[in-house]
Amino acid sequence: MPTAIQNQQQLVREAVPVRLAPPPMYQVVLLNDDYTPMDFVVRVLQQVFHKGGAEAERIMLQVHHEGRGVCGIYTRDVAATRVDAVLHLAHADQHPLQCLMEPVPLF
Ligand code: TYC
Repeated sequence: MPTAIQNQQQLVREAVPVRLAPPPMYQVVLLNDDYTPMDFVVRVLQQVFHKGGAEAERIMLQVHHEGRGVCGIYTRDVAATRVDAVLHLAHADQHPLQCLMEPVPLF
């Protein structure tokens, strides 16, 4: 019959080697369209992604010229909430602005 101390030592030995993997990360991407006003996109980047004015303008212009741009990298739930917020604001103002999330590419 093991003593209480021996039981405790057994528990400690089994608990030590646990290592948690970092959570998978997702990037939120804005897509270009021909109709959503530039100033609306800049406001969305400031309100939803907490960008300053210059950074919001830079991302908006990147999307305008290249077709898409990354707004930020988050855990899955945070990314999904921000996509929802963008789509809600765009729908409320009747803009066709599209936004999606995707796993951060390995390279
Ligand atoms: N292309 C739009 C225009 O010329 C501006 C725009 C930028 C729209 C970024 C969407 O995600 C976007 N008014």
